[in-house]
Amino acid sequence: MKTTRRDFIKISSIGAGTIAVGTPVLNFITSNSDSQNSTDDSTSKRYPTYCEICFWQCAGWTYTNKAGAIWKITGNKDDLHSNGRFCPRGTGGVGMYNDPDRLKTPLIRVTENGKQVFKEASWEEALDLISDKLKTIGEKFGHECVALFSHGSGGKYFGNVVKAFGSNSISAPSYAQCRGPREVAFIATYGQGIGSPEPTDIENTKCLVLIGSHIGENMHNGQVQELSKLVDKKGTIITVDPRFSTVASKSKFWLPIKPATDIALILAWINVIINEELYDKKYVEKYTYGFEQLKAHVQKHTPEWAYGITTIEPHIIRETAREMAAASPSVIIHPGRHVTWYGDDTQRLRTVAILNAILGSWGRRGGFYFPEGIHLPDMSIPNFPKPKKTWKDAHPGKFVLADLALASGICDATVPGHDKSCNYKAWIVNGTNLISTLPNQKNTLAAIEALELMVVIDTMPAEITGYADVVLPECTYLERYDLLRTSKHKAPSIALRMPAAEPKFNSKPAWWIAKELANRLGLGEYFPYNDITELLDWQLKKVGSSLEEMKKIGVKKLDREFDDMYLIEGEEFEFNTNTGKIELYSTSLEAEGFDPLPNYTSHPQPEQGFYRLNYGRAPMHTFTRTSNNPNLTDLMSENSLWVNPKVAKEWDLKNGQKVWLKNQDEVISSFPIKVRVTERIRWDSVFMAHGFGQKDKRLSKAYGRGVSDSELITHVDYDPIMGGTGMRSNFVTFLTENPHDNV
Ligand SMILES: Nc1nc2c(c(=O)[nH]1)N[C@H]1C(S)=C(S)[C@@H](COP(=O)(O)OP(=O)(O)OC[C@H]3O[C@@H](n4cnc5c(=O)[nH]c(N)nc54)[C@H](O)[C@@H]3O)O[C@H]1N2
Ligand SMILES: Nc1nc2c(c(=O)[nH]1)N[C@H]1C(S)=C(S)[C@@H](COP(=O)(O)OP(=O)(O)OC[C@H]3O[C@@H](n4cnc5c(=O)[nH]c(N)nc54)[C@H](O)[C@@H]3O)O[C@H]1N2
Ligand code: SF4
Ligand SMILES: [Mo]
Repeated sequence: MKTTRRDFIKISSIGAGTIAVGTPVLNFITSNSDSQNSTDDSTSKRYPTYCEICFWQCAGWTYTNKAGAIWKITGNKDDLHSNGRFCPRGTGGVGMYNDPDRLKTPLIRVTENGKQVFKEASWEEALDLISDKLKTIGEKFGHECVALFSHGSGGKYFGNVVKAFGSNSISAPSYAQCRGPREVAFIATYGQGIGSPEPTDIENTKCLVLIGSHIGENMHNGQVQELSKLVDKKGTIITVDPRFSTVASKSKFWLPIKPATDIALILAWINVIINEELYDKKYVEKYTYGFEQLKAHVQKHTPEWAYGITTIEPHIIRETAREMAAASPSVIIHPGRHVTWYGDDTQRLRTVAILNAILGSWGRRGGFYFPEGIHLPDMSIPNFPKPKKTWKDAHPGKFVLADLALASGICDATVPGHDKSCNYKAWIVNGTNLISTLPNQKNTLAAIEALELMVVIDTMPAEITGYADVVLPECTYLERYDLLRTSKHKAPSIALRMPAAEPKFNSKPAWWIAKELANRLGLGEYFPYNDITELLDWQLKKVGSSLEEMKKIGVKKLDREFDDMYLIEGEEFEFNTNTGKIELYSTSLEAEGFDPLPNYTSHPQPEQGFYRLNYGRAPMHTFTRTSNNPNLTDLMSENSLWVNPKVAKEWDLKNGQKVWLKNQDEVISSFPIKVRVTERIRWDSVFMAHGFGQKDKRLSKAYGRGVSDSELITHVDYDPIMGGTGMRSNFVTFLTENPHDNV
């Protein structure tokens, strides 16, 4: 095997050592609310936290036992994200703390006897090395050649370091691999993005339309709770999904659409609603721009036209359109979250935004509400230097409407030959397992190979750490303070995260790591506190609270400043768009040379013997971050492959049989996956949960369990508008014999 400058280090350091779908996923609301669960252990103490197992950031309580060990996590009943209840993953956060495979001490890549290995290091040694290397790289290649990839709480601290150092290439996979197209489409239409948590007023809606968004398996807590209440109230749910998801089984209508054709369906819905005059006339007249153009544009997009493309029958398209209109304005066409599918995603989300607009749901009860958050002051720090180049310079004239940096864009710009004048030379990677997160692993590895330095800050020996020059172990969220949570909701609130126990092993919180690094780089002024608790207390006192108070209550709910959750009948309202109106016809897209009104474009379909690789969330896991969690692997230890019975018959596949997968580019899965024969998936696709098939042996519970969808996503459809990476046009076939036997 060829060794590279940065071989993947699989071994540990030298010197040291399904949940069945249809089970009541929607009813996860167990008895884990703090009010119900007062502990019988009188010596038990509780500490406020907000969860980091996914990015819904539910606030809750961490309990320790007599010995001071963490044993339980529950919801905080004053918290709007959780309403006092955690989802099973959040409860399973204890497993993250207890995981014996955790990273234990800093690691530095060294070559010994011609072999690359990790050497255990002290924090001093590791941080000195990083700062020396960064200084050299800055001098040699320019300070803007350093990039940060981050997902989660630590991003703010490392972002501070990178900006102070002179780069603004700061990216998160939650944009170009997740919700970026949605934000850009809603900004183009309403002058405002969606954000997180989504301001969907599900608790008051009469009709919820889910297009490839499977709330219930997508376990975003507050949304699942509202959805399950909607099910109980017999509210209308319309689910458009090629797969019979959990929520499809609770829906009045399930539209098993042919994958990649949603734009056609939505244009036909708009056609019906306009031509049958079912739209909200007053609202459209008062608030929107370009209705006549839209009306003319959709004339050709009849249900009959859409039927030929989507396989959804015209009468169903009409019936569901009327159902939505009957509920208007208390109707939500959900904008989804992971929306990077086929490369025309911003335009698909534009159709969603437009459909909501003509039904008058934006700013309406039962539609989308206007959220409010609290703004906390920041301690004063010097201005950041202005970078000579930004990530956009690496992509001249492209993705102009992206409002955040693209993780994939920075990765592509790191691969040699891309743009010699702006190649990245150092990556700081915090809380994102880029090998599984970015599509086209070959490209990611080529980028990593070209780096002078890659630092990875993680809690686990995730696959990305195997390629790092320096690995820094962060303690888990249960063992640290972090910045206050201030996300917007129906009412503003503040939530505190504080440690419930000392960091295990030689791990440290990200704020400390970043501050120490800044000190070594001569950038200490950008961290104007000795301990993060000073900052938190200072911020809290500015808004009439204190750290002491927050330690007792965990969550502080505040009143809205104005009574403006919904538009008031007849209210004048200026939208933050070029025209001041909701732009059905987008002037900003037009100015950049894109279609001002969305069009359907067709996408490749699988060839004979191949099936579209569909993937999504599993209720008990979050990506790869939980795939080794002992509590959660007990609930689901590997993924399975959903195969339609017709296909199973053709290939003679049996339930539980292990198969390997080969994609259109001849990439073969490293491990096998168990077949699950089910009518719940169309015959042209297969489905698996994302996050499995981990290749790092240090993950003793996750290694080799199931197949990684990421490995098979070699084809990417870039969204020309904002650079999102469409990942759903990959096709796989089955290999029933072990293809790796002779290798
Ligand atoms: N193939 C494929 N790719 C996808 C997706 C998909 O479904 N399929 N989904 C996309 C979407 S929607 C998103 S949002 C992204 C998610 O992308 P990521 O956030 O990169 O997802 P994870 O695989 O969970 O990687 C998280 C890493 O953070 C580490 N970690 C967990 N907690 C902490 C902590 O407290 N501190 C630190 N420093 N590290 C921590 C974990 O050990 C893990 O290595 O992936 C995108 N990419
Ligand atoms: N349990 C759990 N919950 C999570 C997460 C997690 O990791 N675990 N991650 C969170 C994050 S960051 C995100 S972004 C969200 C993602 O959650 P969602 O936005 O709900 O997205 P996915 O999980 O990717 O699910 C995609 C759905 O789209 C369907 N689909 C596939 N192709 C098509 C198509 O062409 N048309 C239509 N209409 N549907 C299609 C799939 O069958 C699947 O049901 O989940 C969040 N919630
Ligand atoms: S939805 Fe679950 S995993 Fe996500 S933050 Fe809330 S409790 Fe944690
Ligand atoms: Mo996401």
